[in-house]
Amino acid sequence: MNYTLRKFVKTTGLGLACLILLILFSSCNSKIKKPNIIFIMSDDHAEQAISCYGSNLIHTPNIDRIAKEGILFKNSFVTNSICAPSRAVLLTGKYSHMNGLRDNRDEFDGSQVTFPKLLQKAGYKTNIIGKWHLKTNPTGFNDWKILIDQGEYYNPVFVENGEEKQYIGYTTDLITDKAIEMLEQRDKNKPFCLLVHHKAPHRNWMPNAPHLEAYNNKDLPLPETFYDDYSNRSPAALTDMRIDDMFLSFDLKLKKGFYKKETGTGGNAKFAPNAENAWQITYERLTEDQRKAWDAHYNLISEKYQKANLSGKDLLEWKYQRYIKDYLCCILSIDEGVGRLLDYIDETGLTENTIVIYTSDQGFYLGEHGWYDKRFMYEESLSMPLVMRYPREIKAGQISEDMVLNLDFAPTFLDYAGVSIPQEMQGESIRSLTHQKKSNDWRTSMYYHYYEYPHGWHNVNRHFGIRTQRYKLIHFYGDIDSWELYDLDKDPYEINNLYADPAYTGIVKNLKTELKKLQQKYEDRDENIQF
Ligand SMILES: [Ca+2]
Repeated sequence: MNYTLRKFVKTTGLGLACLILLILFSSCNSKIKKPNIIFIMSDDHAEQAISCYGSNLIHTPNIDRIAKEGILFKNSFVTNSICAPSRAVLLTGKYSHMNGLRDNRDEFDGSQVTFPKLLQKAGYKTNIIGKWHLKTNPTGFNDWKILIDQGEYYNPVFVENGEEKQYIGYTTDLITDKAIEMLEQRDKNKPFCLLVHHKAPHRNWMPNAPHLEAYNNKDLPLPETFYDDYSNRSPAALTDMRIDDMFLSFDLKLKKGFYKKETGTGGNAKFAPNAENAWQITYERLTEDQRKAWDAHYNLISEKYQKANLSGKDLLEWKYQRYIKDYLCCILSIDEGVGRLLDYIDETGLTENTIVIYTSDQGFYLGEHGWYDKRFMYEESLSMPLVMRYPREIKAGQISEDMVLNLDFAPTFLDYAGVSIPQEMQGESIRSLTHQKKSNDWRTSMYYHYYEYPHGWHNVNRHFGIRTQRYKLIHFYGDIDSWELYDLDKDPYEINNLYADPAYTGIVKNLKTELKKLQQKYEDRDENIQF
């Protein structure tokens, strides 16, 4: 016992000293046990546009850094590939049919049990900044600053704990600024959970002025399935989300007068007649300086388009280049924002005890099957990027092939915070998967269910299905009754529907049995999905 401690014991008495030391020890210990959480989620950011996922389109050094210093999940999936439902699953750890938010029409029931509420009870300060998109006001957050609905790319209005306030600037940058502000103002005696939800790179892909020229001198490669003819896949053929049908105005940002007439269908018959107007209103929201930068870039594009007089394949491939370049330029700002947050964490000594996650609410089509958007259970939109860093516990440079779901976020955060996971949450904590101890009882299949049809956008039929490490079985239902089977080992791009192939009868049978088990397990008892 050193002198100070001896003196302390002598003056306070042995019993009392032990008690004080015990309290001090347990309070330090509880600080160690409760890590901070920074959860960065973008909107519609596909794995194909992240370099640590092998992108041949873009370099994202800051997102890559999280993977390099932590873990990358190769098989991370969403349970219902669309914005609001994915967010409701994130908060509740429950499938759409259990949390009540099946598609973008529905409102989130904020009286439910969510992980931010449980973290709050456990002493966390919980904050959210950015896109919310759940219609009802956030519950379970100490501080919330959210965009209205989808939000704007420039000069957004935030609802800040109930009060609307407009800011001038680029939304992705403003969200990062505000996230850092929230960290600056944090209660240093409490652990925090900060959700940073970007609006980008959601349609209609408006980059920040300094990035507009980033792909000027470079064309991007067409994806393998760009000219998919959808043979033996009728739901794919029926959808309205082809790049060929994008709006020249709203999506591709051509100036009025430089094209003959708007030819796009854009995925929504009600919106189509208003596309030019919608684009005009968006453009007019820009400040004079912002417009100057935009005009310098897009006027030239419009002039070139007019001169080129493109048609057929040439026009389609021109549309692809226009789309993908704007999409990628939006991601440059997100990646910068991730870098700024990582730097802030490092500079303020938070690195060791802070879990940092980067993900997206779902995947997206970057020209695969000729498409943009999401919704389908096919790989590009089913996959959600997931990289995670937590130096105290996660060894750097790991890659996991285990199947993880957005259903798992809530239980995972509770697990890290030492909070017991409520029975009603249907996901599993992925914490054990980060220890390189492959869990033998981890899921070997995942369940998917998409609902937004016939209302909403893009005309994608309702469907549910199962994915294992090798196979995927999908059933489209409603006004269609169609099954699809893919062997992902042999056909990673899912263009060869094997459902009717007699060689796969046994596999279909087994997958159907497993699918029924999953529907039972997750209590999906919709009468329309019986088979
Ligand atoms: Ca989304």
